This record gives sequence, structure tokens and C-alpha cells, in this order.
Amino acid sequence: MGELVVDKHVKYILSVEKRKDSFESVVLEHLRMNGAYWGLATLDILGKLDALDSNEVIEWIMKCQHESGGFAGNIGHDPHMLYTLSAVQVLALFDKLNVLDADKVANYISGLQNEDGSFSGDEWGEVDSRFSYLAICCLSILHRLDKINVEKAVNYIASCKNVDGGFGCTPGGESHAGQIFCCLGALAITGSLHHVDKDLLGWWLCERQVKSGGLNGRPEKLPDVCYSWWVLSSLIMIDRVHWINKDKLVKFILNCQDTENGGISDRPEDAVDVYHTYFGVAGLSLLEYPGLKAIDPAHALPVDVVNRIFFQK
Ligand code: GRG
Ligand code: ZN
Repeated sequence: MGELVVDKHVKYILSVEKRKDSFESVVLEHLRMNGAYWGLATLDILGKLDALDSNEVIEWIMKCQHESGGFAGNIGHDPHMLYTLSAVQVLALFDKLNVLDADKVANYISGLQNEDGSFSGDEWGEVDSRFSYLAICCLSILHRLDKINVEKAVNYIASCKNVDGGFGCTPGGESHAGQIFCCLGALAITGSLHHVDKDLLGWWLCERQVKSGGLNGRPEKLPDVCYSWWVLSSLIMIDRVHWINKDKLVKFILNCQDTENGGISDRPEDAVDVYHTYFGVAGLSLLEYPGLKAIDPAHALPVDVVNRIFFQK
């Protein structure tokens, strides 16, 4: 088995940042804020965040903010809760949360909470437990959880719980590992994990490991490196990570590397992208692979960044 080719991955992330007219960049243009978070968080976990000019990034981020307080995926696009969390996460990575008007951002988020405690992703109103996570994680980083009705938000998430112990996007929705991460993250941040049946959910999650060592997101589906994040962070939040074979998962992730040009793909032999590079590296960090910064499973930020936010106000 090969090792993690750290320098190649750093080079790959930096090259994607520069190739603004590439196919991947055009397709992902509206997602750029999210891409910035994936790329920069990866660099930070690898200990190479200083390879980039932070001033340039921060200037661009602030150009994506709307009057409403929310952030868009790129300059001139519409704001959404997803990009708002990504913008706040990237500023947190650079220790630059002070450039924000935290109340303004918090007002945008609290304005998206509905009567039943759920959240819409933007002004168009789609409701999903993902948006509950985005809202709660973002407000937590900004020390503004008091701006929403946390009790109602938690009760809505609990109503998305299924008989298999997992969580769906809305009440009655099928359990999916991505959705489980969102619901557990929100419950962990608000100190509400007592709503979770840890043994039942732990079983469902550890059954996501397939023969190759990789994890899938639902029964009968193919393994994919991104579930090394969604499933593993969930198992850690409920103290059941020892229920999977960590060594086999490390091997699966390392097998998905492009050892020549850098980057990690969803499964061996597929094309690499920034998204799976992040989830592969973050997954290895959760697996305590040597030389990587530890990452907080609920806030999806390096532990030193989270400590800075909560212990050095
Ligand atoms: C800060 C890490 C972080 C996340 C922000 C947006 C968000 C919060 C979480 C998304 C959670 C989610 C629903 C992830 C799933 C993404 C995914 C790979 C969906 C694919 O679903 P299918 O059905 O694929 O296309 P499968 O693997 O089931 O075949
Ligand atoms: Zn994937």
C-alpha cells in the first residue's frame, strides 16, 4: 500500500484554484464558495494553509455577501445557507472572523427558521435537515445560537429520526449517511445527542463498510470516499468508531489517490475532484493517519481552529 502523497495533493488543490476557466471550474462556478472551503480546509489539515494568499481570498469572500447578510457561491449569485456556512468556515480557518458583522449574518440565518423549527436553505423555501445543520453550525461558530429557537430546531431534527436509528431529509425521509451527519452534527453542537439511539444507529452506520474496506451511504450502494467523512464523523459523534475496520478504510482511501498528479477520487480508478480530496484527507484525519491535523467531527473544522473559536474569545 502507498502512503498519502501530501505534496501532490497540495499542488493539485493550488492548481484547481488557479484554473478558473477549466471544465470543473465552469461547472462548479455557482459552488465556488463551497469549493473554497473544501480546498482550504484540506490545505489546513495537511498543514499547508500558508501556501495561499489569505487577503485575496478574504476580499473575494466579502464580495459574495449580500445586503441580507447571507453569502452567495460567487460574486453576483444568490445567497444560500450552504455558502454562508462555507464563507464563515473559511474566515475561521484564516482566523479572520472579525471582518464579519456577526449579527448581520445571524439575522439572515434566523430569518430562515420556520414555525415548526425547521430551516429553509434560502428565500425560496425548500426545507431539509441539512439546512438545520448549516444554520446551527454557522451560528455556533459566530456565538449567536441565541438568535434562533434552539429547542424547536432540535425537536424538528428529532422528528426526522427513523425506526432504523438513522435520519432523513424531512420526517419520514429515507435514512442516508449525509443526512445522518447533518442531524448528529446539529444535535452534538446543541448538546442534544440524547435523542439518538447510539447502539441502533451505530449498527446501521458500521454496516456501511463493504468488502473493499470503503463505506457506502445507504444499503446496497457502492462505496465512495465521501462517506469516509459522513459515516466516520457520525460514528465518532456517537462513540462507535471502533465498530468498523479502520485499517481497511485507510487502505481504501489511499487507493483512491492519483499518486502522479494529486487529488483523490470517489473510488479507485475514477477521476479526482476537490470534493473527494477533502473527504479523503478529512477521513484519514478522523482515522488518526500520521502527520494530519485533527478535525472536529461536528463543526468540520480543524480542532485547533475550533479551540480558537470557543476558548480564546
Ligand atoms: C460542512 C462538511 C460540511 C457539510 C455541509 C451540505 C451539507 C452540510 C451536508 C450534505 C449532506 C449530504 C446529504 C451528503 C450526501 C451527498 C451525496 C454523496 C449524495 C449522493 O446521493 P446518491 O443517492 O448517492 O446520489 P449514493 O451514494 O446513495 O448512491
Ligand atoms: Zn462521493
